[in-house]
Amino acid sequence: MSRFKFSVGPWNVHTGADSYGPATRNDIPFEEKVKKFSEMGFSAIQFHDDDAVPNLNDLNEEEIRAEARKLKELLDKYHMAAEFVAPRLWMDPHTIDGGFMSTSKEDRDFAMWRAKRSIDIANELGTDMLVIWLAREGTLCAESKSPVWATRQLIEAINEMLRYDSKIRVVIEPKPNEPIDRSICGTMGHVMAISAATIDPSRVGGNLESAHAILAGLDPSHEIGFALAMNKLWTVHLNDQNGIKFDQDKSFGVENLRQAFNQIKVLMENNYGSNGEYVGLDVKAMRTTTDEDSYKHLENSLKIVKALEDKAARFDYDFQKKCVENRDFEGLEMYVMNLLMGIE
Ligand code: XLS
Ligand code: MG
Repeated sequence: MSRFKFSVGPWNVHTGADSYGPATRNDIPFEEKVKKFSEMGFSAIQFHDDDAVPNLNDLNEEEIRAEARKLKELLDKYHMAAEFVAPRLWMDPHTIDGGFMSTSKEDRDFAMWRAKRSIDIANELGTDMLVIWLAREGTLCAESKSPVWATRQLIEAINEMLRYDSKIRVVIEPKPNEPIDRSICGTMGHVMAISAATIDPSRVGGNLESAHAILAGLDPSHEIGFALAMNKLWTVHLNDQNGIKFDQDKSFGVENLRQAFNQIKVLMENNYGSNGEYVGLDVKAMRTTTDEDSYKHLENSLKIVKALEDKAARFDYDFQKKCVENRDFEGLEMYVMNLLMGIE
């Protein structure tokens, strides 16, 4: 049992294709994924706009809403909620140079059209959360655009989303690089600053993904803590990452168990979830994984979260207090290692 509600995206069960090679597993139909997610104990699905409404570029606004309503019926059938909708602004030929801060006005307009359609879809699916993962928002060539202009473009784009819908909450998922070279909004600190600069900071928050924090050279539990201190941690994407290299989206906790423990601990200490927040997993299966094991990385991540919840629930705060009073941080550190290793 867990104290958390979990969410997952359909892209987390995938064929294994990467930049260097083709698929290694068969595609699984969307409805089958939803059914399996529900059996596994997930209570919500995360969506990109085109996960929810495939080929939406070819549809008009009313057709997009109608497709979203059909999806809502399917979700209801499996008692699944939609956690958020995120415009996919990195695949389309219009977003080669980014979305909201593209150097082309036509492409910026396209990005805003997709953001507004994502808000429409979110409304039909019964969620007030729009996640923006700023995949290509930054520079490929440092001199191609001014970082001042680009930052202001992002703020103005978010303002337009806030004006378009008076209820929508915009949740920024920061990442320092990849696929872009230099990102404009790389960490939770950037998210907070952008939020404060918008017309309604109360509706702009953050989504911390563990791997993205690690790519920025930061400890995800501190990024989580920072956003919690500002009351702006509105969702999380738990996963893991082996150092500063390409984005790996490994199963939660498999690279750095202590860091994973501290993410769960800080979430629990601050009652994360009490306002309806989900623990989202954004994990990918290895390329070698077989069809039969297509969901194993998700099962493993859920098991690790739950096991770490048990560890965090047993954390001896009296002992910690004594160690802190005596400045016995060596003792405290060994206590944590023993707790994680099961040596008591
Ligand atoms: C990046 C994800 C991405 C976002 C949502 O981390 O894979 O899809 O979480 O857009
Ligand atoms: Mg993510």
